[in-house]
Amino acid sequence: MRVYDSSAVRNVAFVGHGAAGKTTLVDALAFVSGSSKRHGSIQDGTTLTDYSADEIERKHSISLAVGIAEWMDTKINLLDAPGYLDFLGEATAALYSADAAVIVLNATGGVEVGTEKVWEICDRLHLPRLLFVSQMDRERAQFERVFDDVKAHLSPKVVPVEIPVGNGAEFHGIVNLLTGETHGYRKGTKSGEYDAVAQPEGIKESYAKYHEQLVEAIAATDDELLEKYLGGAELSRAEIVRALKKGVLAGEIVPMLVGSSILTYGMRALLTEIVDLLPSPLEAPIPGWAESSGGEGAPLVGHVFKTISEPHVGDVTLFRLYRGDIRTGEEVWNNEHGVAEKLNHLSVQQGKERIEVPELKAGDIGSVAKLRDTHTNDTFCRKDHPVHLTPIPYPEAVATSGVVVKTRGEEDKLAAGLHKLHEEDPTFHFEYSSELRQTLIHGMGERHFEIILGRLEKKFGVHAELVRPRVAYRETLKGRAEGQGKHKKQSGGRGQYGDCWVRLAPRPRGSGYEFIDSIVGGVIPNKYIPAVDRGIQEASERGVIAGFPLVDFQAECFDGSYHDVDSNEMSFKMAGILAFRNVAPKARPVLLEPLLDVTVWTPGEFLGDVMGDLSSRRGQILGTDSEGRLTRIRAIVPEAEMYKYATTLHSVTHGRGTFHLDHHGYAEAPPEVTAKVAAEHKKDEKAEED
Ligand SMILES: Nc1nc2c(ncn2[C@@H]2O[C@H](COP(=O)(O)OP(=O)(O)OP(=O)(O)O)[C@@H](O)[C@H]2O)c(=O)[nH]1
Ligand SMILES: [Mg+2]
Repeated sequence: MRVYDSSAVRNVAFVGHGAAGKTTLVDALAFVSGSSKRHGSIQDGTTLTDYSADEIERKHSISLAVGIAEWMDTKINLLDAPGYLDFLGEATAALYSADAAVIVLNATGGVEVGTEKVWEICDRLHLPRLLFVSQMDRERAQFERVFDDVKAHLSPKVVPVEIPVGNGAEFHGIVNLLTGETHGYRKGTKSGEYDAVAQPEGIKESYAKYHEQLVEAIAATDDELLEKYLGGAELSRAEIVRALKKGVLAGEIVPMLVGSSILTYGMRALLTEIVDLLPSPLEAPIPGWAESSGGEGAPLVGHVFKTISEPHVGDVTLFRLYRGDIRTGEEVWNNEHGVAEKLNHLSVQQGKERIEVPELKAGDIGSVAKLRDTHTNDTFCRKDHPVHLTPIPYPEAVATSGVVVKTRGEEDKLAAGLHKLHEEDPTFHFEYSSELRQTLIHGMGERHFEIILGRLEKKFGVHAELVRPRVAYRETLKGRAEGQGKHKKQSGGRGQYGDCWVRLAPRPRGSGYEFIDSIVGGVIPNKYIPAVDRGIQEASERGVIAGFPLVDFQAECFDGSYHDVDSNEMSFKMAGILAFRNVAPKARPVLLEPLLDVTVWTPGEFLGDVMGDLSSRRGQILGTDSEGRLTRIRAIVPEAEMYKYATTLHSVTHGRGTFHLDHHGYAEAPPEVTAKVAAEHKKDEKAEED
């Protein structure tokens, strides 16, 4: 592949709701441009960018992947992002690494929650964008309805620059509103060939309406043009395109195009508009997040936005250059890890295929395999001009699950595999909780976890399954009690003797443990008293109701006895343990359950259902208020009740709701919860004994 100058590169993220048709579109664009040899399909598992076994099997995208379409002496880097919100991190990475976006809409649907999410990110990044209404050949496809939906729910700045001739099965042509030309398609042509035909009679009226709309929108972005237009003069095509591009770059206009990727209708026009209307890296300012973090003036700034671990190859690093050119075999400095990395076999990605290139110019996107110490979100620079870019703010993990291996002995492999998967996917985290004796994973939802388990098995040979995460309950005391702990053993030789009297009492929540030494007259020698304290603390770690740490209490040692020969520290520690076990059950122990501060954002129409669901989870609603178009609900809910909340909220709000969790603290659990947790603990203990 030839080397493209910065001005001849377009970095475009294809984003939108799940199943909108992004992957099929990217495949068709690469094919119609001639850069990819095959016109693939989702059904056959042959698309350019859904090439992993998981994607082929599930028939939807999971990972961000890059393809290329060379068109009009320009190289278009096509970043195909998955639409499902479980993989929003991938779409985020695509948008942060592109200079523009094509938002894909399904002609039978319209604006959906995934569309709104990526639109918000585009807004945040001030990304110029095009809208593409795909799947126009499908039954029930309706261009006008999609456009109305877009105006009402996405943005009034969207203006069609093309309209279809016919909807659904009738769809067979596209009218360009800038040129007035109509492209008529013949069924069965392979790569978007068309004939220039006369504008069909039936379309004239809507053409006039949309044409006027478009020209007015364009004229409004430029005073001179507006004057000319209002003065009744015709605007030339060159003038219109120039002004339109300006409007697109400024975010004033979002052109809407239309087509069918399966039939390849409209692909050539879209390629042309991408080249004509979207910015090259030179025209796109270095994004604020990249520039403000020290990149200014540096000779080289690159950012790693994706790591793919490929069978037989190892890690493949995808990166975007912001400043500076690089040549194959050259060394760059990875500032985050403080290592020099040699870029051997510098390449560009055409789907899974890596095509070697001698050089990449500033602004381009490339890939390189087998780097030693480079991970997603790292920066490439020169050693004498170190740069650290702000990492891409991936969406926060909202779901938690426990995970266990199916085969004993695979625990170490599990941890190693999870670590590797985290490096590949920054929206995925894991930890081992020694208190709960459980590995916990955090991610975007169940679909995400399913993929993680699949990868664990395929790549690391670890067979694991999801389990309910254990809850870190606590215990405490509500009453006072006192009693003895006496440890005495006489078995030949030297014996063991420790004896203490202890009073236990509650302390305020969160104030911890306190030991009071009230021994007088040396009934327990000073040197053994710390051992009593340690024994009590050790015993309290395992509670008295359900094996959870007993917290916030006071232990006062006020009496005891000792033996000149047989007493030692061990014996007094045992006495402390026995005293705790004897007294704590009499001091009204209770179970404490962890609570979460829950914040939910939902469209008002689902408010009742969301609150109802929170109440059914023993939640206490603190209040609601409005935040933009959404209603915010604040509640306190026991952690044990929040398992799989992501899935429930998704279905209750049709995917529109989001939420955030914070630790709130502990509160006494109701008796039925206590009984259940205690019973589970008994069962566990019995299982461990067996
Ligand atoms: N009839 C018709 N079907 C299409 C067209 N484009 C895509 N499809 C079908 O729509 C489904 C979804 O297409 P994809 O390309 O996987 O959509 P996507 O937006 O990449 O989906 P995710 O990656 O999962 O978000 C597949 O079954 C495609 O075959 C089209 O132009 N016409
Ligand atoms: Mg896809």
